[in-house]
Amino acid sequence: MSGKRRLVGAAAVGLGALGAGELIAASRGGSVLDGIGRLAADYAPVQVVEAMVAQGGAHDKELTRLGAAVSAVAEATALALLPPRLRTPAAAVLAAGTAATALRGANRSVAGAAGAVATAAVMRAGLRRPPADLGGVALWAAAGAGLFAAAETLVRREDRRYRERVRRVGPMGSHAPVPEDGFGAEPGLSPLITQASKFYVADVNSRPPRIEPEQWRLSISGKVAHPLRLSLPDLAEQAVEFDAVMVCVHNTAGSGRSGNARWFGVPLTALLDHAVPDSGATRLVSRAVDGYTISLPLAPLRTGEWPGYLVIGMNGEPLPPEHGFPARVFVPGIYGQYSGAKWITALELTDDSHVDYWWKRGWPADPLWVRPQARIDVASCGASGSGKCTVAGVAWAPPQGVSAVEIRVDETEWIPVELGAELAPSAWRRWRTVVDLPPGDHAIQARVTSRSGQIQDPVTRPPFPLGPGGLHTVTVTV
Ligand SMILES: Nc1nc2c(c(=O)[nH]1)N[C@H]1C(S)=C(S)[C@@H](COP(=O)(O)O)O[C@H]1N2
Ligand SMILES: [Mo]
Repeated sequence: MSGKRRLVGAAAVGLGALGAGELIAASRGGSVLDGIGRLAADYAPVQVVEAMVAQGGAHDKELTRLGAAVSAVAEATALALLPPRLRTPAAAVLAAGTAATALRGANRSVAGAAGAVATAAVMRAGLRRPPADLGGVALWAAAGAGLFAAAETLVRREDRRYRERVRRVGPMGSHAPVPEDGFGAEPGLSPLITQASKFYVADVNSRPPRIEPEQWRLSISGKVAHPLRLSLPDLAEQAVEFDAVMVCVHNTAGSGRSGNARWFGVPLTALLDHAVPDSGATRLVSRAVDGYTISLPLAPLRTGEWPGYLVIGMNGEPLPPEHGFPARVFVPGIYGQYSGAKWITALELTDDSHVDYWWKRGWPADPLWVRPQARIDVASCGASGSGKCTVAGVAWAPPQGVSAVEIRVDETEWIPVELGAELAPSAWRRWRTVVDLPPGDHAIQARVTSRSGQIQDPVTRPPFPLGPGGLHTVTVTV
């Protein structure tokens, strides 16, 4: 058999084996791909992760799964290249490694690990006599695709059932109408409140973990006088509503990794008062089912100087699975990756010896505060050849609030714009203006100033390690 043919045959075996493994994993809510994806998220060098986030945009999860599938097929091909006597030990190493990573995935499923072992076993068996002709290759590949599709159907069905259980938890918040900001519905302009289904999703998993509402309890433990265990109804009794923008540190100028919601949560000051921290407690760690931990300094949370919440609702409903059901920590004004874990199970009071998920990756230990940003959502010029252009967008500077937004055309002087009414200082604020421009192409930029006088950083900087800088620029043609 020619070398090239052997590799194509091995790749087809890889696909078939992965499909078999994925179906076995999916039968009990697990996934081999998610396990491999999580391995990349946890161990890839920070530069690789940053490049993936920058390239992947809103499709980073799909890209991660695709990358995982490609790597599994590559493994099968690599196995085929080994001398036959080394294939079994190599397949065993692959099985063990992938099983271990499947166990780390968000759903930490034994099924994921079983799927990984099955994948390696089918690969090993298939490579004894890899398909040599087109028909054989097509058969293996088609089997892989079919098994994948079956796995996907199972996952979707289970996901629908789970969402139904989450919905049955009932309303979380008042459902009071959101106040108007005076702008109404401007076509293309972001709404004042982002729908949960349109809200950006950022985390280290390919799929959200599933947590059963009835069984879930939040424990408050560690260096406290009164450890607590609270259910969702316990928490709902003490929760209040607040409006705030959540921003990912990867939200470079103009991108969509931010959203403004009406949250429902228990002030951390209240929870900490009940638990009574010991004098040796210096940090509050949020622990999540996906193995993610974030810690924040205790003192400013205890006094309320940093207004943190244990959040259990978003826009009147329970948190959707991808946004952290049943509970997450959120401190408005701090970037998402620092301001609290989704899917949390415990708030733990510790001393400074705790090590966080992101610190290991080279991010600073102190939480990063959101750098004020303005985004241009609309830049549209009169159709009938007129130079009147409507420019509108959103801007945020949590927790102080937005005091001004300005735009400039072709890097000339800054012009103030009209601001919508403020929902809350930590929320985003809408802005708009109309400018009259001469014919030709024009570059429009926006910047925000916070109430504490901080002007948006005009210098383009990557998110790592201190948060992104730069202005959103949009080109229009009159
Ligand atoms: N458990 C857990 N919590 C997490 C993360 C994660 O990977 N795992 N990612 C954080 C990051 S980087 C951000 S920006 C926010 C995003 O929240 P969202 O997906 O609801 O927008 O969640 C944070 N909380
Ligand atoms: Mo993030």
